[in-house]
Amino acid sequence: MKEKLAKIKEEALRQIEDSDALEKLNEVRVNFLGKKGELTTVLKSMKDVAPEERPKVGQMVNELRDEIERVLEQAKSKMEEKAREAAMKREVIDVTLPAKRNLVGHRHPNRIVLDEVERIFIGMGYEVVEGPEVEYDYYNFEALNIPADHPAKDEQDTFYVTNDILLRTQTSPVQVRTMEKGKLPIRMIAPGRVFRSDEVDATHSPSFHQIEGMIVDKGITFADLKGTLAQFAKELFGEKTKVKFRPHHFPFTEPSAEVDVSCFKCGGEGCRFCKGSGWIEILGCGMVHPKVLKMSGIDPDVYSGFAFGIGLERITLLKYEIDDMRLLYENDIRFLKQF
Ligand code: 2U9
Repeated sequence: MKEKLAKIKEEALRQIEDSDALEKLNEVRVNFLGKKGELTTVLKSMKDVAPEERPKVGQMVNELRDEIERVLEQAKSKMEEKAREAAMKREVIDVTLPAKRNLVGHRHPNRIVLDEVERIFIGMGYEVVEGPEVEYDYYNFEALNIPADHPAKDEQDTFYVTNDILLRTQTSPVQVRTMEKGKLPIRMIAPGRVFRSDEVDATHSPSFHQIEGMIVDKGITFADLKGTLAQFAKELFGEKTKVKFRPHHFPFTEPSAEVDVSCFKCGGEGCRFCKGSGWIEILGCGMVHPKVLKMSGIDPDVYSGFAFGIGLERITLLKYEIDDMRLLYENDIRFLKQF
């Protein structure tokens, strides 16, 4: 029996030594100490041992069981330690590496100005409304009292998709669609992208942005238009800003005007920025033409309104003293991160 136990011990220790994974160690445990394991089998065969020998043999079996347990445990700890060391090597962190810079995004200068313009008009009770960039000729021209032979309708100025579908040249169709819905009064601004078949240069692009505004209610007069735009100019360019209305002509408004603001660089004295005049043109406006109201189902004898149009890029260039519109479209991060 003693020899048998010595053999079992030798075999168990060899198998433990040869194990290179935790699963293998587990197999060894089952093989020797499990229910059907070799040592258990020995214990079961105690009945064949002489009664006086049994306590001694029993003790030897128990001692061997303890020893195999101990060596198994040791091997397991060693393996776990090795695995930990390998993981530490894999996951090494070099604390001397320079930190990665967190890149922070920037609002595009056009977006900054549009946010500000929207804030001002929302503060005066206006709603921001958007509409399609691909439009019917009717909404872009006809409903705005722009006749079929108007120069703006020339293919050289407008991108046509079909005979009666085009890329909108202004955001005015959004106002027409709003009027057609028939809910009055209307107090809205319509910001968005517009398209004109222009050559690219420092002040032109085939795609740019407008912010148009319109109010339609009973008893709206030119005085409301002047007061609203004067307040707008003060909020956008500073409290001291003055406005000047110059007569102009648009097919969709009557009377019409262009609006200048006193130069916010020199305060109106005259400088390089305002080309010595003291004034800077910022928008066009007028009272909505009665024909335009009528075509969209609004009675011009009961209702009146004013409208205005602002070129967003023009305001952005002025506000940030940028001398070339192309910079606004190139999205060069070195340019954008200055805002
Ligand atoms: C409706 C009725 C009237 C919109 C208006 C202007 C004057 C104007 C220009 C500004 C710079 C275009 O981008 S720009 O070149 N726009 O001067 N726009 S009044 O009038 C409307 C619009 C819709 C139904």
